[in-house]
Amino acid sequence: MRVYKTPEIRNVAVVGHGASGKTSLVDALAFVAGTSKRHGSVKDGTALTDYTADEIERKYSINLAIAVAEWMDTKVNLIDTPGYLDFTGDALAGVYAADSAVVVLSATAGVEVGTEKVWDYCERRSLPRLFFVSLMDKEHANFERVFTQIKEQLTPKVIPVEIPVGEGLEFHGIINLFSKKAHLYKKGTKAGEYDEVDVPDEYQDRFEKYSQELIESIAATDDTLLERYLGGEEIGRDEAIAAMKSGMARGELFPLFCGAAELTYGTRALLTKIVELCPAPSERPPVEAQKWGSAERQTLKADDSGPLAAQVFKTVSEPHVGDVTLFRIYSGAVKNGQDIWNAPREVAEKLNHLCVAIGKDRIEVPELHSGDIGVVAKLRDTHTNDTLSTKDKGLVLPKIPFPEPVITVAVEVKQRGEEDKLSTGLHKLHEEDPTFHHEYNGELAQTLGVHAQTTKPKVAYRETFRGKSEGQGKHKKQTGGRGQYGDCWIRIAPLPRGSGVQFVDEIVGGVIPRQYIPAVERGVVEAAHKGPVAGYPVVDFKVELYDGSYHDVDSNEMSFKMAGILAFRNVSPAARPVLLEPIMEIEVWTPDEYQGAVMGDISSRRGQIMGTEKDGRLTKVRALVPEAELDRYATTLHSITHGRGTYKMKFHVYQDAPPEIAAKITEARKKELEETRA
Ligand SMILES: Nc1nc2c(ncn2[C@@H]2O[C@H](COP(=O)(O)OP(=O)(O)OP(=O)(O)O)[C@@H](O)[C@H]2O)c(=O)[nH]1
Ligand SMILES: [Mg+2]
Repeated sequence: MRVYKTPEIRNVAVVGHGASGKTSLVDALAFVAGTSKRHGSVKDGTALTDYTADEIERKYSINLAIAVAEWMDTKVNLIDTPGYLDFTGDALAGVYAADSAVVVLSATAGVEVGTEKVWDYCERRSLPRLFFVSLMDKEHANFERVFTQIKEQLTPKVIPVEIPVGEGLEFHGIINLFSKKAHLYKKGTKAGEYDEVDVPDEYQDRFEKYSQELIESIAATDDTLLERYLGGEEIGRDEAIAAMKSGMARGELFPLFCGAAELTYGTRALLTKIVELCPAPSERPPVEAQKWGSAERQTLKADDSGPLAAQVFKTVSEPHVGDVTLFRIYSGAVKNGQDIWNAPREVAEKLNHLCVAIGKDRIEVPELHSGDIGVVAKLRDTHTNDTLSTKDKGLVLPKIPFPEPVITVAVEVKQRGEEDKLSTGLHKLHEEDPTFHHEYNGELAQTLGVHAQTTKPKVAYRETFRGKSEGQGKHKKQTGGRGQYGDCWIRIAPLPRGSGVQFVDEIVGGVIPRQYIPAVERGVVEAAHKGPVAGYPVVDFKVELYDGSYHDVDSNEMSFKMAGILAFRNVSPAARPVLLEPIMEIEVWTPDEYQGAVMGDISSRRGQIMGTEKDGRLTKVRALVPEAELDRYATTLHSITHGRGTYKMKFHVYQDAPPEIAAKITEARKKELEETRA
């Protein structure tokens, strides 16, 4: 494969709902272009971009993967993304690595949950987009219906550039509104070959109607064009294409195409339009990079002469190879074997065997120009979302905002000694899917992550004081040899939320010698890890050490620490201790029709609605909900919104748990502590 320069590159994300035909389309485009020598299929497990063992077995995409179609002296990098919502992180990564997107819809199913989701991703990046209605040959295919759904549910700015000849089993051609010709396909077409004929008589009316709509929408995006059009002037094809391209760049037009990818129908026209209408990397707005460790910012364009900045948008773990890194160059160019630098991780890397990816194959190239997508194996310490640059520049690009995980569960090994295996497995999962996080929570002694062998995650409760109290802690042991003696008096008082623990030394007259005071503090702080209500850490209180006594021979640090512990245990139950529960702030996006159900469900979880607002086509509900009530919220939300709702949450505040809840938790905690002791 030859090396392509920046203006000859198109980076196109292929996105859509599951089973809309993305992978089949990508394979067909690469094959029809001649870049791929074999027409693969999802059904046979031979599609270019569904190559992992899991994908071949399940017949759907799990990982983002790349294929290339070389067409009209242009290299089209096709980023195939998975449609299933479980793998949505890869769809997002694909959208972030691309300069434009082909939104694929099934001619029978139309706009689906996944279509709305990827549409929102594209909106965030303001990507120019084309629609492709595939599976036109399937029974019950209905082009009009899909067009109407797009108009009503995604954007009123959609405009057909092609209309089908026949539908479902009758589908055998496509009328192009620009060329004013019909392309008729014969059964057994291998690589999208067609006969070009005049628009059939019976399609003349529809053709007229759609052509007029097309030219009017194009003219409407440009004042001078509109004036000329209204003045009766003919607008030529090239001019119309150029106007459409700039309309797409401004998000004012979204052309609609159709075909049947598996039969290769409609693929040639789509390739041509991708080249003509989608932007080269240099035609996209510049990005802002930051110099690592400083506030200095730099605006970067896809230009070979700029400083190198490339973003890792996907890491695949391959058997026998290890980690394979996919990166997109935003500025500068790279050469095979070049030394590079990963600034935040402070690690030097080398681009050994610089390649372009075509499905599972990697083709070594001497260099890659600005804006291109490359792949390299065996980097030392580079991960998804890292920026590759050079040591003198040390640039960092803005990160891809991978969605927060929606489900948290605890993972435990079945057999002791398997902790290492678990940890390796969890690490690999994160590397491949950055939306998967895991952490060991020391306080709860549980690993939080996602796995089948799971238990319910515990909630990190806290305790605090509502009142004041004071008293003594005395540790005294005098049996044989040298004794132990520590004695202190403390006062406990509440502090506002977020203050932490404050220790105030008010000892006068040396009743406790200086050197023992820190030991008292350590004792108090240690004891406060297990509060008087249910053994949870106590927060936001003040301890004043105001009196005590010591023994010339028997006093030591250990004894005063013990005195501190005893003092806290004695005094804390009288300071009106209460249980605090974590309250999460959650934001839920739901279609209007489920808003009532979503809010009702939040209320039943002791939630407090903070407000609702329109956010695009969805309604955003903001609420505060106790974490304890949010277990498996993702599953419930999924079912009450029929899969169309999403949410994110973050910790908000600790709040007094209502008495009946506190009683339940205290009871449960007591049992648990007894069990661990037993
Ligand atoms: N009849 C017909 N079937 C098609 C066509 N394109 C794809 N299919 C079939 O539709 C199913 C889904 O196709 P895929 O290409 O895997 O769809 P996808 O969008 O990549 O699906 P995910 O990877 O799950 O998101 C497969 O069984 C294909 O064989 C087509 O043009 N016509
Ligand atoms: Mg797929």
